[in-house]
Amino acid sequence: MASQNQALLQTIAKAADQYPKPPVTFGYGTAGFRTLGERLPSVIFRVGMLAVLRSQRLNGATIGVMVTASHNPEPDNGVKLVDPAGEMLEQSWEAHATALANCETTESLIGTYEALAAQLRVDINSPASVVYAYDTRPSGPALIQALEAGLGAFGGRVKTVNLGITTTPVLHYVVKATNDKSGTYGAPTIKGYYEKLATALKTLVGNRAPLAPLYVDCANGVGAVALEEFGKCVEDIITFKPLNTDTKTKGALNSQCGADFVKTRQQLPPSVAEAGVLAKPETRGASFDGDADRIVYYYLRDGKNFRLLDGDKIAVLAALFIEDLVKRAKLQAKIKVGVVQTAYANGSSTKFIKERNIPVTCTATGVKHLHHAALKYDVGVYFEANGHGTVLFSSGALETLHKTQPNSPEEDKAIKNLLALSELINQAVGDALSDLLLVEVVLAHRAWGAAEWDAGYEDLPNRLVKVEVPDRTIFLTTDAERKLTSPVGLQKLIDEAVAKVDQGRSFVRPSGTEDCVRVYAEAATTASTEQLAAVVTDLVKQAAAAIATA
Ligand code: NG1
Ligand code: ZN
Repeated sequence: MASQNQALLQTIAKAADQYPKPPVTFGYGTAGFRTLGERLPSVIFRVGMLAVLRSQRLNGATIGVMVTASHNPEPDNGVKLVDPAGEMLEQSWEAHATALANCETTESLIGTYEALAAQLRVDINSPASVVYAYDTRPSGPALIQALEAGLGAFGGRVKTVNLGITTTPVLHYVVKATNDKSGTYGAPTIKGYYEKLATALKTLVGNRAPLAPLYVDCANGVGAVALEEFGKCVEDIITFKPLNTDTKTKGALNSQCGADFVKTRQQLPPSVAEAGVLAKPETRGASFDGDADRIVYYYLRDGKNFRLLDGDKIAVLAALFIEDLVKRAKLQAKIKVGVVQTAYANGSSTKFIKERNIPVTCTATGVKHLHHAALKYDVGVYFEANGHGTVLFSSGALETLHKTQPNSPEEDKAIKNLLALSELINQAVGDALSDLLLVEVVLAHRAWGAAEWDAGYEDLPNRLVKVEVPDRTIFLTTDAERKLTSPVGLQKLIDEAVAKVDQGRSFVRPSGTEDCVRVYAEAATTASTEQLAAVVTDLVKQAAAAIATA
């Protein structure tokens, strides 16, 4: 076996020589590896090696690799690993990914890999299975070649499936479906996913009239490809009017469009405004981000004023609807619905949910934290304010729904609708497409337009500021990132500033995806919000400068 291992390691080394590491330090963070696409070939080759190791460690279960940089500018790219149940890579393996990515030479790479395999008790000659996909970025094909070189070095030991260009959530679905030995989750293909969604949508829409057409800004990214293909499966139920579908023009991706643009600027993408398509007050629009795992909605109130319906609004809409169905099914005692948010959720949304006796958990930023917390509820609704989220049905809740004998047609209907929702909503990860259908279904059931949905609560004015500091690692947080523990003394100053403002709230945390510190502020009025944000930003800059010069 030792000689067999040596032969394999030699083959890998030869292939790795073609992908030397550039003089950059890489880190596997919340969003995997993410930087300029041209810096990534060596990283992606090594991610291929790690995917094989992960699969071997899990007895050959299928692992996913997604090459995308989501809402980042077009020259960036990135890569993430997906675990067998369709969730993010187990956290303890992030360090292994970082270690491999940063080996300076082929020799150290092979040494590190061999040591890692030994430490994890993995036989590197055992079978593995990897499925991968990429978005529409120009650097994608070259990076996929690097990935295939990394996987190919293992020869016939690794079974690979290339899904081609598709969205992040579709890849997560295919991984989960491939590993589902019961075969009930759905066919492990892109088409299998669309069919699953279409079937659930048909059940939920029932014999209602077709849904209103929806304008969808696809951020000139892979969401355009998905929407076109999926649209054909449901054309008798809903018509999509795709906008920003140009995946070919250089520089178009995420430029002046997409969910991140809309949420950050709190305005329509100029292209959508110019198209004039939202002039009728009952017309709504939505924006995907670059890999279609985030969505935000909007409309023009009275045909004029931009109104954002973000992740918080989607969470509220979904949670109250599901809670209603649970009550109609007379299952309140057995199925508890809860909401999971981060500190970036607007204070009004949290208050609104709590007032309706639905529990709310606040976690650290990053969907893996939200996902984990949502698993603690029977039905866990989790969304980041930026539009990334989903709804998880626990196996206990599904069992209850399957086993319950309804006592009336209304109970029967409610149970069937809850089960269909669990099929409609992506159970692995937030998906713009699946979330879109969720919103449309709820609005159809409620006979609501965007204005009625929006009417629930009014967002507090809020402001998010990016602060560049000499060293963001000096900022340490606690209490789901709502309080700073370092720099010492800074939190007290922030608390004092907040106390002076009506309905004030502000917190500071280091970004996990960019080299900056983020300041969030909200308050009763726009003026006091701006002022609070400015004061806290100054406090952050002063504290960072004081430490840098100490
Ligand atoms: P960072 O850069 O850690 O704030 C951003 C988003 C997160 C999450 C990640 C992953 C905000 C304030 N932060 O994280 O919510 O989506 O990117 O992409 O929106
Ligand atoms: Zn994304």
